[in-house]
Amino acid sequence: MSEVNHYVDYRREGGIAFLSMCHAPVNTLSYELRCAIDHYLDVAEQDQEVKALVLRSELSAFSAGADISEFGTEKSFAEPSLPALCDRIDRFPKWVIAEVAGYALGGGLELALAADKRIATRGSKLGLPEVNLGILPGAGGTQRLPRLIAPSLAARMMCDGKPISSEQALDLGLVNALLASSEHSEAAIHQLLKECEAGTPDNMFEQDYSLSREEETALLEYQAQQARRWTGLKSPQAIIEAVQRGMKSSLEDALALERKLFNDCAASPQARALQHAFFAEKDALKVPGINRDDARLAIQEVAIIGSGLMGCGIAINFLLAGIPTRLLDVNSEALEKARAYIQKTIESGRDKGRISAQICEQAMAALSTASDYEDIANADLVIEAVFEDLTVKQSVFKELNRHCKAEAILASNTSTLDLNAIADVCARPENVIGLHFFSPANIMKLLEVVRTERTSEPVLATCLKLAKKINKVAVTVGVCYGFVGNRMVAPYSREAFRMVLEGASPSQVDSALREFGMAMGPIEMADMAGIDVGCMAALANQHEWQGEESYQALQFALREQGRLGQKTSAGVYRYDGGKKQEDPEVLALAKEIAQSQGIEQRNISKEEIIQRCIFSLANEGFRILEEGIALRSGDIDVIYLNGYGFPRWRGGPMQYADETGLQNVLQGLENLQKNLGAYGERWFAAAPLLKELAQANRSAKSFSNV
Ligand code: 3H9
Repeated sequence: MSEVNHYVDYRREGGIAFLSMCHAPVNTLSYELRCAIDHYLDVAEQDQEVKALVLRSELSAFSAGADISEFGTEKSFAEPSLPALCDRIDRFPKWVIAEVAGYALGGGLELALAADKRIATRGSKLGLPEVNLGILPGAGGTQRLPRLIAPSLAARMMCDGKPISSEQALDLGLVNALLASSEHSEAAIHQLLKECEAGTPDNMFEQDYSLSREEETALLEYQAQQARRWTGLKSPQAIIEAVQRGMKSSLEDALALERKLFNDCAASPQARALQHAFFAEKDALKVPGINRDDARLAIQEVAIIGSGLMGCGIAINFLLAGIPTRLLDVNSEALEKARAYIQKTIESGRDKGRISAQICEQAMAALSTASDYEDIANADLVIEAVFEDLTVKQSVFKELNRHCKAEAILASNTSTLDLNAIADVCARPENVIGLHFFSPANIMKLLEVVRTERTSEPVLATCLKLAKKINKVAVTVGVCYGFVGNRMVAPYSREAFRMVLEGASPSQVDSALREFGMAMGPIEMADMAGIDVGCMAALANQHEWQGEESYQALQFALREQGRLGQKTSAGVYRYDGGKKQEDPEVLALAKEIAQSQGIEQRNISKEEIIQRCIFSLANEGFRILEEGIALRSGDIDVIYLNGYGFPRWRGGPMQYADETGLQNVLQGLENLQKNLGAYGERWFAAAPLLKELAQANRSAKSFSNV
C-alpha cells in the first residue's frame, strides 16, 4: 500500500509504516506538511497491521524545522501546531523511529526527539539553531533533549546553535544507531524494533526525570562563562532557565514553561531582527535577471595581483576551496614573504583544528607565484589588489587586458574608486567587476560584488556562485564612492570624530557604540585601519570631505604628528605595550581645534552618541537605496552585519531604523538638524526616501529596487 500527497509519501510494508516527508527543498514544517504528517499518523494509528512507524525524508534534508516565514502568521499557530505534533509522536501508541539523513534542525530535530528511537546516516547534521533566530526550541526541544543526553550538554548545544555530526550524536546518546547510508536502514530498523519488542513504546510524559546537583552546577557554570558573550541577548538565558527549571518538573509542566519562554522570545525585537537577518542573507543572492545556476564560466584557476596583506588574504579563500591560485607581484622578495605568510596562516588554521591536515596540504600545493603577466594568461578570474590609486589600478587593468584570455573575469578589489573608470581602460568592460573583500580577507565573511554599468550577467552570476564556494556572504551593489559599506561608514565616523571636538572623549564614544552592540567603536576602528588611510579616503572624496573641515581636522593633525594608529603605537589612543589608553594629549589637541573653530565643548550623553552615529548611518543607507546602489534595505543590513560588526541581534542599520520607527528616525534627524547649528543644518538633512517612507507610514523593508 502506498499513498502520496504533495507533502508526504506513506506506505506500509508488513507491520512497518513509512512516512516520508517530501516538501522541497528542505522539509520546512509548514502548516501543510504538519497536516499531512498528522493525517498519516491517524492512518497508521488506525491500521491494526501497523506495529511501528518510521519517520523519514524523501529529500536530502530530513527537515530544516519550523517554517520561519510562517512566524507571526495564523498558519504558525494553526493546529496541528508543531508542539502538538511532537507531543502526539511522543504519546503515539506504536513504536516510532526517526530516520535522519541530512539536516535535522530545529523543529525537524524536535520531531525526531519525540520518537522512541533515532537512527542517522553518517554525515548528517543534527542541531537546535533556534537561538540564531532569537527564539528557543519551542516544540519540546528544550525539554526532550536534556531528558535524553546530559542536561548541561543539551543546553550548550542549544545555546551554541551549531549542529553536531551524527557521529557526535551517537557518542552523546542522541541517536541509537549510525548508518553508512540510508540504503542500509532496513536492517537497522528491524534490529531496533527487535530490541524494542520486549517493552511498550516510550512515552516521556510518563517518566520521571531530575536534574542532578553536578549537572545543575555545570549548567550554571556554563551560563557564568558565557555572561559576556550573551550580554543583551534574551534567548540563551531563556534556554538555561527552561532546562534548569524544566528538568525539575513533569514533562507536561516543563513544556508549558517552554511555551511561555518561547512566546516571550518570539515577541522580542531581537527575534524579529535575527529572522530578518536570516532571510536578508538569502535574498541578497537573488539579483533580478541573474541565475546563479546559469553561471557559465568555470573558475579553475585564479590569479591575484598584489602580494600585500589583502592579496594574501584573498588568495587564502581560494586555496582553501581547492582552487589553484597564482599570486603575481613584480617584487620577488614581497612574493617570498607573501608565500611564508600564507603558509603560516593556513598552518595555524590546521593547528587550531579549523581545517584538516589534508586541506592544509592541498591548499599549499595549489599556491603558485609569478612576476610576469604572461604567467597568468590562463587564469579564469584575476583579482587586482594593488595600492588604492586609480592610475595604478588602471595600469594593472591595461596589462590584464593585454595578457589575459578573452573570457577571463577581471576583478578589482577597490574599496572606493570608480570601477567604471577602471573598466574604461579595458577592451572588454563586460568582463570587469568589483570583488570587494574586507580585511582580514580570509576571515571576514562579506564580499561586496560591484557591478558596473557594463558588467555582463554571466560574469555576475559566476561571481555570486563562486562567493558561496569560498564561503562568503555576497551582496551585489552598484558603483558609487565607497560602494555601500564604506560610503555609509563615512558619516558614521564623521559623527564620532566631530563629537570628540564637541567634548566627548574617544573612549566615551567607543563605549557607547560598543554598548549598543557594535563589535568595535568607530574611533578604535579608525586607529586600527590607520589614521593615514582615513585621511587618504577623505582626500579622495574631496567633493564631500574636506581635510581642513572641523571633524576631519583632528585626524589630519594626528597624521601630521605621525600618530597613524595602532601601527605606530599611537593614534587617537596610545598603545603602550599594546594596551589601548586614552591620551590626555589628544583630548587637549581636540580642545585646541574646537576652540580655533569656535566649537563649544559640552557633556554629550550616550543616547546622543548612539543617535548621531547610527541615524547618520541609516540616513546614508536611505540615499543609497534611493539611488539604486543597493537593491533592498536588507542588502545594506547584510553588509553591515557581515563586514562592519553591526550586532546581528539588531538586524542591521536599516532594520534598526524600521524597529525604531521611520517617523522617529526622521524626527530625530530633524531635531539634530535644528539643535546643532550650521553643522547640523549641513549634515542632518534627512534623505528624501526616508521622509517619503516615514510620511507614508511605511518601512525601509517595504521599498525595493527589484
Ligand atoms: C524552529 O524550528 C522553531 C521550533 O523550535 C518551534 C516552533 C514552534 N524556514 O539555506 P538554503 C529556505 S525555527 C523557512 O539556501 P542550504 C531558505 O530561505 C527553525 N525557510 O539551503 C531557502 O529559500 P530560498 C530552525 C527556510 O542547503 C531554501 O529554504 N531551523 C528554512 O544552503 C533553501 O535554503 C533553522 O534555523 C526554514 N526553517 O542550507 C534552519 N530553512 O531558496 C534554517 C531554509 O527561497 N535553515 N529555508 O532562498 C538552514 O540553516 C539552511 O537552510 C539549511 C540548508 C542548512 C537547512
